[in-house]
Amino acid sequence: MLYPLETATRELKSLDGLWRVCFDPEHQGLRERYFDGIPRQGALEIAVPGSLNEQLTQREQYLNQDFVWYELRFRVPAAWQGRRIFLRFGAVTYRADVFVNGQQLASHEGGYTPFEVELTSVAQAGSEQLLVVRVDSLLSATTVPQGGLDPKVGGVAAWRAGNNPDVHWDFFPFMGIHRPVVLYATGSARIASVRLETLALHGGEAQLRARIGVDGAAERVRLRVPELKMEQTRELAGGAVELDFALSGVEPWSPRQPKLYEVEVQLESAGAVVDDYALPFGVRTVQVQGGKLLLNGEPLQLRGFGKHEDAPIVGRGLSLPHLVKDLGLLRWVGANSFRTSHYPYAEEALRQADRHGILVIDETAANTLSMRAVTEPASRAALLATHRAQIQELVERDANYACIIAWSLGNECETDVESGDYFGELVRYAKQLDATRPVLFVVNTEPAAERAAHDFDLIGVNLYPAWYGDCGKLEAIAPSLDRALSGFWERFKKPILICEFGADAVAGMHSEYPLMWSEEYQAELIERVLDAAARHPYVVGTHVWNFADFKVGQHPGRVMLNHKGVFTRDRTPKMAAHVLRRRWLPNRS
Ligand code: GCB
Repeated sequence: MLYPLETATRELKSLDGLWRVCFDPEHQGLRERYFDGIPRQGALEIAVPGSLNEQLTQREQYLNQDFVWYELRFRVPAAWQGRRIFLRFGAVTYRADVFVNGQQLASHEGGYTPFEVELTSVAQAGSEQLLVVRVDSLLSATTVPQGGLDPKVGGVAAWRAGNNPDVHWDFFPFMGIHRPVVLYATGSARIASVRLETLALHGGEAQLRARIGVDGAAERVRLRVPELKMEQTRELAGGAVELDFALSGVEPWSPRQPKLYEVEVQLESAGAVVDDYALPFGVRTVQVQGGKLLLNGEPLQLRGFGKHEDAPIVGRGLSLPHLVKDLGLLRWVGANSFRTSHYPYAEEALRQADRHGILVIDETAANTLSMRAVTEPASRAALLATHRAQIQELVERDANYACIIAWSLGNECETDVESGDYFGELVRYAKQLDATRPVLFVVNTEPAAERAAHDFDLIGVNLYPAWYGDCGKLEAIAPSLDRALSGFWERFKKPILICEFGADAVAGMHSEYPLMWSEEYQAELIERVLDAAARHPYVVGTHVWNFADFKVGQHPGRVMLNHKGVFTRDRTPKMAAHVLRRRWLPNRS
């Protein structure tokens, strides 16, 4: 789905701001017709975008995963008379039912990808409209991610038993309208999708393919890359156009030189331009070859972090100041990459990464999927369908970003139990959607027990030596890592990306020798893992867990936050950040 942009033919109006909300613990909202306007009594104000949890002050509100109704009254600009009008949500977590003027127009499942609905026939230009959205974050064995699992099934479902809110994973299940809400107007026909692919790139000569989907009646599509003097037109056939074209004199996109070309798409009808769209596009190739990950044919070594979209009060909502700060800190510390652990991030972050040359592993929200919780064929099939839909929405949203060098279809799912061809099927599906990027799952299995990695292009592994085992024994790191890394390599012969390793450190806690939870221990553990990993030539990157401390559920294993950040939750560097900066900054590319 296209990122909303203002162009010569498109206009935007932001619906971000303070909305009204009311909670619905009895699930009476439909019966009481909240879609005709939520009750005045007890309604609160909430900032959109933003998670609702930390904005409010009551415990039940903070912990809520149940129905919350959002309401906004807005006007469609009078000048939009005669135009097509769309309402687009960047992300609503986890599920949304959208009502406009009392009419249900859309439902969407999946907390981190956009969806839109056409308002042309329901919302009159110039007049006031009533927008009501029912949001919930009720998770089950067949949602992605899962939640509310019975710990008795064992495996990952038994992790963090008693965690409150009831999820078995290690971050807070923030809910709400997390990303911008936009109203936009187009002409009677519009460019609905644009997909650009770099098929080959050698010495400045590139071969590309464009696929453009059109919604409405038009005749032809014009594609231009003005900077490289490329222009082509094609007649529309069945609402779509596919065209291959060559570019000469291309400066490839890379972290050192994140060159983006403006690709312009115009839709024409009766000799006039009825819609136009422009996207910044980086031309580059990514390949896995032997034990290497190659960008434009050159081996890559990833240095960076697993992150979270997480900040005080804002929760998981889009916060542009945090985007700016985090990018600055990634550069300050000398990192070149991050993973969107454990869900797709806001497109604003990807557009920023594209502009600034930060490499991204783009992950779905399939975190810690329990295969043991879906042993019935019907529930297994339902989970697979949800997971597939989320992969499709992710690839459709993000495939044009040069910064994305691989798709991670999930993190720490049960890839070591019998699950038919669940993971292989999804890897093949992702490759069918996008043949130009490597695909992986991030695993936390023993090499001998891993059942799915034969299907991956590279293997993401999470390793916690001297933290979850061998407590306090930093000297156990090298042998433990050597065993795991050579085990994966010997068995699968695929490049390995260490996606997580680290230690909690409570900022300000020190000790004269490295003790767990101190800043000294975290810093030394990180150094030792980096040293050990560097001895394995098929390790193509190391991502520290985590960039910053982040909010988790209530559980005896955590003090409010996961403290594995090398920055605090408010982005102050711990000792480990300085250690990384000394190692990484000189190599920054
Ligand atoms: C993991 C998970 C991550 C946790 C981390 C930890 O393996 O992938 O979500 O936060 O470990 O700190 O335990």
